[in-house]
Amino acid sequence: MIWNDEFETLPREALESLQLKRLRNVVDRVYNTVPFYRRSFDEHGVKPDRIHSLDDLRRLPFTLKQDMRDSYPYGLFSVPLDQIVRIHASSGTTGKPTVVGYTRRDIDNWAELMARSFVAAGAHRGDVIHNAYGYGLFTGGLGAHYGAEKLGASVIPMSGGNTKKQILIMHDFGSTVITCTPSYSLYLAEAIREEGLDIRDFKLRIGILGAEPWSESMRDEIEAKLNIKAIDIYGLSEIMGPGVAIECVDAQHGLHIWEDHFLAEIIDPDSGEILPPGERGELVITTLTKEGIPLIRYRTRDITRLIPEPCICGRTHNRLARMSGRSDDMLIIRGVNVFPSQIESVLINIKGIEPHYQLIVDREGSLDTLEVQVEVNERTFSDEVKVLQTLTFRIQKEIKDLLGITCKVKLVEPKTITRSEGKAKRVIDRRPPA
Ligand code: DLL
Repeated sequence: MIWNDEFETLPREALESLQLKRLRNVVDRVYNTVPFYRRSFDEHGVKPDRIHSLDDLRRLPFTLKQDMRDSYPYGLFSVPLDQIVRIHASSGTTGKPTVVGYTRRDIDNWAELMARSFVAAGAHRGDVIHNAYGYGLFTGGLGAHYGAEKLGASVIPMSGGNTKKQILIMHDFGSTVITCTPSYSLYLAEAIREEGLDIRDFKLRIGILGAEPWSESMRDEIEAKLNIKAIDIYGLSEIMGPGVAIECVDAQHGLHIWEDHFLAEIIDPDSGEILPPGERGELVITTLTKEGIPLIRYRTRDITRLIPEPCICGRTHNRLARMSGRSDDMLIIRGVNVFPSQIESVLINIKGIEPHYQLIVDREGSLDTLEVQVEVNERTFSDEVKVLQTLTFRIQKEIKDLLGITCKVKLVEPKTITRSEGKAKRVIDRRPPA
């Protein structure tokens, strides 16, 4: 099923000509309405009328998260505040949040793209969508909510937290679709089991999971434990919120990025050079239709690659591979680049442990240290010390084989690693700043 046949299956040529028209329009608009862009284009010696082809996009400078911080709160808005009907913000690790504003048309487009996303994931009218993304400044809750209503499904605005009540409602209201972070979906599965309930007594069919990196093995685990199809959804508040890209249920391989609204490039995060199709690098997005806060060549810091081959589902919009993490999440441990998701993929394939883990990075003298704390399950926990030791060595060896670094592994008791209702916190970096 496809929500918007006309746009989702546009032949590439027509799609690209629509993109070019919209690109020229947005570049012109920001140049004339946002002083930051006028200054930055002028500094790069490029005027909006230099954009004759999609390829000319590379002439324009990047926009960074720092640029948004520098223009806090409304400096990058392209319309006066009286045209902004909604404000969201994402909390960064460094002080002030990043603020985004939506015009009425932005909200409509967002709902449209979320409705497309729901349908791509296999949801339809008649579904009961249990929305456990947080409502508030975070874009997850309201973004999914408006899309679910646009689709015509029955949406339950749960928001995050209060896991017992989530389970009661999910069971009694017959929720068929759950929207939340992948880590929270596993927490829910665990809590359902603990309540002595059987997942087969629930009507859940689909999980639309995102807002944090996860792995293919974690998908298998979620699908088995919740008896659902687990679909990866991507987005970021700077660009819109959830629904920038999503997997289709047909292929469950790669996330279609809605290219009539977003232009995607993949660059080398160090040099800023555009990479050939298929190579892994940093995702850069230009918004083509946004009015409130259009962004030109926004560096997302997310690492992925384009999958240019056509998809079996019939959608013509390119796919992005599952995000392997953020370039700023990448840990450099004794010179080796490590993404938490790589460690996750090792852990999740080992029997006897749970997919709840935390990485503690520290420094002893001049040497970086990595400790992997991972929960064992109840059965393993009651095993002999010898068994636990063997398990520790095995994890250590597999991480060493994959990444080439030696780490300390600490098996911890079941339920000791803090569960998150939103994004999981996987890394604690205690190293002093360089
Ligand atoms: O997390 C929006 C969202 C809500 C997406 C609900 C999906 C579902 P922010 O809080 O601004 O917005 O965080 C955006 O989260 O740059 C990625 O690093 C990460 N992220 C989001 N989705 C995925 C995903 C929302 N599917 C940041 N896989 C992004 C990996 C993801 N990382």
